[in-house]
Amino acid sequence: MGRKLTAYRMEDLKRIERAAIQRAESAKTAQEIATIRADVLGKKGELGTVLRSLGSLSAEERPKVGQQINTSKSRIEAALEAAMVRVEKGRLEEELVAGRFDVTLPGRVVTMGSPHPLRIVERDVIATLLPLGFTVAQGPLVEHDWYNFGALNFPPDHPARDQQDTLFVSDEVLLRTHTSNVQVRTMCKQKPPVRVLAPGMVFRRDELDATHSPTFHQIEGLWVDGHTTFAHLKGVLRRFAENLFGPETRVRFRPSFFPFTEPSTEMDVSCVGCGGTGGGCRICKGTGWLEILGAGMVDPAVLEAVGYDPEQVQGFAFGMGIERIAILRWGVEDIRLFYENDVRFLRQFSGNP
Ligand code: 2NL
Repeated sequence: MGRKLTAYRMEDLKRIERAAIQRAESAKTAQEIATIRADVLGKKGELGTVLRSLGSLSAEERPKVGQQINTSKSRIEAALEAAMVRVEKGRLEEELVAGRFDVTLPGRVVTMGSPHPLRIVERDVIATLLPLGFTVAQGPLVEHDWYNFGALNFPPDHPARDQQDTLFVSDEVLLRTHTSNVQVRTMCKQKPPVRVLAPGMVFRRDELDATHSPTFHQIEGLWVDGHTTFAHLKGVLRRFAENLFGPETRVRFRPSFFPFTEPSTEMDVSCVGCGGTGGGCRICKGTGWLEILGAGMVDPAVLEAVGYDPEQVQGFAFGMGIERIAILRWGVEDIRLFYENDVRFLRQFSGNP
């Protein structure tokens, strides 16, 4: 009788094992496999039922059935593990076929940007002057008349103050016509010595055409100290021209006029196109020289306006148009190209000489 019961149990186990392995082999998802595991190996699973029935067997028969339980358990576990590997592999393949990881597709092109040509010139001008001790400052584009004209010795009837030439927001507020407002603000805040560069956008009441624009860019410099002379102005600006246009560059200074400087001058550099020989050169129109910037000794009236004592400090200042330098450097024929953001134009400037 005991032997017979053992034989039944052994048969049960084989049946459970076969059924479980068959289910594992036909399982299609990880979820299905988990269900089989719970049904067969779980706490209240099929093998557990046999295990709990061991008590009804004789002491000699018990180990035999116990061993078979363990054997079946490991076989079922191996079958479930194999099923898991198969299902996971199939899932990956499906994902690949679905195209999520199509390694044969061409890569995405990452196009390299480049700085705007006006930024390149601004950066280069600043870079040649930083070693001389200048710092860079910024200020408002919409400005009070006093910072743009009043402090800079513009007489009340100066043509630049006319509605025809300047864009006014109200009686006393305007769009700045130069970046000098930044230096005026710097001097009002700070005691001498002052060495400051003011790059930025400026505005004039002009129609847009190939050579004019109502917004353009400027960079101005100001140097104020205890005994600053016209010789310092010439030395700094000559060094600046050599750094920016190359060591062979020659400079010349011609007399000029600005309300805010006295004396005033314009600096020319030997032509970047013909090297100064002139004759038939389109860039300098045969003169051998290019006008690059305006400059001068800061008018004592300007120093007084910002609270400096002209008996104690003097200074020089200079200003140049960024567009003009970019046009000369690359031979750009229409100023509008700088503002249209056509990548076919912009792509041509790498920022390297
Ligand atoms: C030009 C000429 C110039 C200045 C700008 C300046 C600023 C202060 C005081 C005195 Cl706060 N001067 N700036 C001086 C001379 C010339 O610019 O042709 N710009 C495009």
